[in-house]
Order: sequence, then C-alpha cells, then structure tokens
Amino acid sequence: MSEAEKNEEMIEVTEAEVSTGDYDIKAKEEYSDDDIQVLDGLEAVRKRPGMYIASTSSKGLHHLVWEIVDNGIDEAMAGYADTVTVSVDQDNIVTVEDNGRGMPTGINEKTKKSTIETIFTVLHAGGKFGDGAYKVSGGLHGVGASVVNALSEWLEVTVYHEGKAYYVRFENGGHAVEPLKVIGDCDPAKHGSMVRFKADPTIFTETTVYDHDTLRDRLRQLAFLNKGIRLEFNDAREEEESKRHHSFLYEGGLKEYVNYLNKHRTVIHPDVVYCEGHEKDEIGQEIEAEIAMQYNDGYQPNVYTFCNNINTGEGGTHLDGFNRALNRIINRYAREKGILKEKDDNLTTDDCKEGITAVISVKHPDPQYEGQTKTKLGNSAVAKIVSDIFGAQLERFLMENPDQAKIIIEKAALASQARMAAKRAREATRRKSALEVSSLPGKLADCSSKDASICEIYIVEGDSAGGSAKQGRDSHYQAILPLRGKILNVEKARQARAFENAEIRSMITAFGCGILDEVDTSKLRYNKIVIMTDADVDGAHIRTLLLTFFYRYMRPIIEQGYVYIAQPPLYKVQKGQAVRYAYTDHQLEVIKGEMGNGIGIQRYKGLGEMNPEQLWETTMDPKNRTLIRVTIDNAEYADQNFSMLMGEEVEPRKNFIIENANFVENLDI
Ligand code: TTJ
Repeated sequence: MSEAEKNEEMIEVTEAEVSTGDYDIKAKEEYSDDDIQVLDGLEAVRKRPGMYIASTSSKGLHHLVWEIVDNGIDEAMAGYADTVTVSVDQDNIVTVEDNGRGMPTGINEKTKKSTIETIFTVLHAGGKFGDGAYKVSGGLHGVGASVVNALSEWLEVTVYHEGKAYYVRFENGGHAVEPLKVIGDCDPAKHGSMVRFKADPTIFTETTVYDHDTLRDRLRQLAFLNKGIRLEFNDAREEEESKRHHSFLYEGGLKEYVNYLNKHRTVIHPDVVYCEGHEKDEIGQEIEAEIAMQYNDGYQPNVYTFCNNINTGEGGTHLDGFNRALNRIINRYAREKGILKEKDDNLTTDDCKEGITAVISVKHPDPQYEGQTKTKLGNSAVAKIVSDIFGAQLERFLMENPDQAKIIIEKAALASQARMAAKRAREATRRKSALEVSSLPGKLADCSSKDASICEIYIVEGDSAGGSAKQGRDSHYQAILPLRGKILNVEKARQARAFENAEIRSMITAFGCGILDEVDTSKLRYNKIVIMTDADVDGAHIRTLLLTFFYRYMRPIIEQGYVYIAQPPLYKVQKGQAVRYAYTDHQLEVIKGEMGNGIGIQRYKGLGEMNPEQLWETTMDPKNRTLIRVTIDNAEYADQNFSMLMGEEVEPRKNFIIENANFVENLDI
C-alpha cells in the first residue's frame, strides 16, 4: 500500500453521516455535476448559514478563514507542517496554504468521489483524519471545510504531493466543476495543501471585506498558542509595505505571549513562570497543558484561558485548576517562610491574582463546553491535571528563585492586608458601603420616567457643559450627570480607593446595576449610558478613564451594549439664516461645497461653547444625533489598550489617543 492509499484509509465518513440524507450512496458509473444528494447538505447551509457559522456579518465572514486555517494548524500540530500562510488579495480572495503532507488525493470508499471532494461537499466529513492528533477543527467552532465551500462564490483546492499538483474547483453553491485531477508536475520536494476561496456576497450581504487587524491579531495569537509553528500573513490591500506582510513564530510559546501582554506594563520580577506537560484523564485521553504567568505592578488580574486554541472566555475547569494550584502553593510557601504566621488567615485566590498576567492553554481530544456562550470548559479531569502540572512548576520556581518568590508573596500579602483593612474600615464606621449607597447623587439631574428601557443618562464633562445639557435635554427620559475634572484612573488604584472616589460613587448609585461580580444589568436605571466629552485630547482621555472604569468594574454593561459615546459636531456652518453642522472635516468640505460663498464657520472647541438648544439639536436629539455604541470583541486587545492608555508610558499613550480614539464600532442610531 502506498502512502497515499494509506491516507485514504484514514478518512472517515461515518455511516451516521452518510445515512442522514446528507449523502445517499448509489454506485455511479459517471460523475455527475448536479448531485442533488450531496448538495442537499450544502444547500441547507446556504439556506440557514446562521446554524453553521456565528452570523453572516463580518464575524461570520472571518469565521470562514479560521475554519480553513484550523485545518492547516492541525496538520502542523500533528508535526507534518511548520508553516501556515494566509493571504488576502485586492478582491478579498483568501488563500490558506500549509506545507504539510497534502490532503489525500485518492478516492473515498463510501462516496466514490475523491477524498478532497468529499471533505468539501459532505457536512462534517473533514473532522477525522484518523491519526489521533488533536483537531482544533473539531472544537467549539469547527463546522468543517464543506461549510466554507457552501458559503463561497467559488473555492479551489490545490494539493502538492510526490511531484504532482492536484486541483479541484467548486462553484455554484459547492458543486465541483469537474473531479479532482492532476494539473501538472511540481518540484518533488514541494508538499502541502492550498485552499483559495471568495466569500459569497449574496450570503455575506453586510460585508465581504476582511479586517486586517482582526486577521493579524488572531494569527499572532495562534502563533503564541502553537509554539514553533510559523503563521504568515500577507495582505495585498495594504498600502504600507510594513503592513503587507507579517510573520509570527514563537519558539517560547505562552512565555512569549505573557511578555507580549505585559509589554506596556511594569513587571515586578524578571522571569515568566512557565510550564507545559501532559497527563491522561480517567478514560485514558491524553490532555496537554501549557501555562505561563508573571506579575506586574497593577492590581487587576489578566488571565486568558484556551482550549484547543479557542478562547474560553467563561473560564472553566482549566482555570479552576490554575486558581487552586496558585492558592495552594502561594499559601504553603508563605507559611514555610514565615511570611504568614500561624494565626493569620490564608491569602485568598483574589489576593494571589492582583497584577497577574497569565495564559492557560489546554489541548483536549474531546472538549465539552458549557455556560451561556458555550465558552466554559467543562471536562472535570482537566482541573486536577492543570493543578498538578502548574502547581509542581510554581513550587519549583519559588524554591529556585527566592528573590522573585519574595516579591510575589509580598504582593499577595499586601493585597490581603488592603482587603482586610478595607473590610475593617467598613465595619468600624458602620457606614453603608459604596455598593449599598441608596440616595441618588446630588449632582444628578434625573429624568422623570422610571422606564429604564427608554431612559438615558449623559455623563458630561465639566459643569458648564453639564448646565447646557440640563437645559437642553428632554427631561422626561434624559438624565444628566456632570463630572468635575478627571475621574480616578482605576487601572492604577486599589478597589478601596475607587469606592472612595466621589465621581465613581455617583455613577454606581445613578446606574443602579451594582458592581464587579454583582453587576445585574436588569437593575440598570437607564438603558443608554452616554459619555459626552469634548472632541479634543482631554475629552478623549476622560472618555478612556470612564471606559476603563466601566470595563474593570461593570464589564457587562459594555458587553451587553449599554454604553455609548456621543458625537458632538466639530463645526457650525452658517449662511444667513441657514445653519448646518459638520461632525468631521470631510463633512465640512462637503457642506462648504454645497452652501457656496459667503458662509461663516465656527469651530467648536468644547461642548461648553454650544448653547442648550444647539447641544440638543446636534448631539442629544435622537432625530439628529449619532451615538457610537462601545463594543469589545477582543478582551486581550482591550486590556492592552487600557493598560497602555492608563499606564506609565506617556508616548504610546499620546499617540494612541490622538490617532485612534475609537476602539469601538460605529453604529448609527
Ligand atoms: C491526513 O492524513 C494523511 C495526510 O494528510 C492529512 C491531511 O489531511 N492533511 C492536511 C489537510 N493538511 N492540510 C490539510 C488542510 C489544509 C487546509 C489549508 C485546509 C484543509 C481543509 C485541509
């Protein structure tokens, strides 16, 4: 049996899949273009794409790329490829190529068609390649290459194997134009698989344009998560040479990931604690774990968890195992060294996590996902495995590096003291804690309606703008909360201090939704929280401080889309009685052109320059205003930005605020 034949054997199209109607096997003498049975499956995908990919918006579009990329990474993880290349051309055609063994080029027993055609036309036929390696593509998002084919205007596969190039093209909702065939010879040393496709614009009606940064960031992340695998990204659409090509390869894996995440932070000890290992679970499945962590001088923990390269945003058993080991080892070490005395309480897990940056990645052959968004790892055996592997290495690190151990333990001990001091202070004064303050803040000009679904609160910078907003608003449903000066940077402050801050207390009580673990958005008193600041650098800074506070203390209000940014106009253009407003420089040019000669232009330097009527008309009236809804798709990206914006380094911060004041998605209301 040749290598190629052996490979054919490995491809499985299970009976179940064959008999569900996706594919009805009848021996066929002749290859037929419009094989209704095959296309039943693909037609179903085209009819209800939402059942197979997240959505048909930009997110779903990018999903196509990840589906194909995952297959190349699987081949690399199995040890047969070292590079996966993603290229986007001018027309948003995507090419994904690996230098692996090449997809099997023979005929599949059951379908009587080429294995490649089977993979791309039978739902879920691509999942099992039979060598027992982890299949990212069988994970949370894995829907199979056939779904990508179904949702493409056309798709081409080329395989280089033993000196030959094989090729097949699909069109018209996934029909092979003709069977797989040899299209020529290639260098016998060349081997690999290449998939090229164009997303179908009749399916992806919103957009078929890929986002450069989204592709680049995920490919970088995949490189961190899969050490030793090179991920290349070519984007022909970019004008700048430096953006047209990226290459990510990290031999250090998660260790380098933690360095990257702490790039804009000040670390408090030199070495990343790092380990990797594998163990079998109770039924003999091999589970791999890789963990890296390092502390910085901040107070927030930044912990990212993954299973099979998928971000498990709701955590799960791998995170539980990590927390357990961190708590156990730090307390044990602190007691052994006498930093914790017999009478002292143990440090809590939260104490041990102040200022930690950690990444936990597990690979599991049969992951179970739970939780609201199915991003919580459920396999119970993983907790002990991660706890064992990480616990052993952390203990060893502390023993071998007493200086660094001291810094880490003292940080946790300080966190514990601050936590207990805050608790004592609360109890001693018997004052209600910030969380329970009940009377509404004095500065708040509340609205009369109590129907949260129509109510809006404007957080306004400065008293003068606050005054205009109070006079200009519709007091039935619009509340105004003026803030004085800059609010506390919560990125650089302990919780206890944050709760003493007057502006922060005002917002907590005005919103009514609670904070931290207790946030309950059903208690929000306003379903739109609108940040309204001047359109200048100071305004951008205040906006970022507010967003940082929301992000760290009330994340669900951002995640669930309650936070907006108001867009005040930059210019007022007047000609006689006619007045128009421009919100961008481009718009100003258009208006100038339209209004012709004899116009007066006023540039607004701040909200305070507008009278109440103007502020209402331009920025607050739902009929005219533009609100930008704040979204955070990518927690890691947001963390990086927040810590960069709020951290010590001044230069990158300035640049960021000026160039890129919006890490948000535009949504016209
Ligand atoms: C399976 O076992 C025999 C040798 O080839 C193995 C295999 O499937 N290799 C493979 C598949 N390499 N690359 C792919 C692949 C790459 C891309 C970009 C897309 C898809 C669907 C598969």
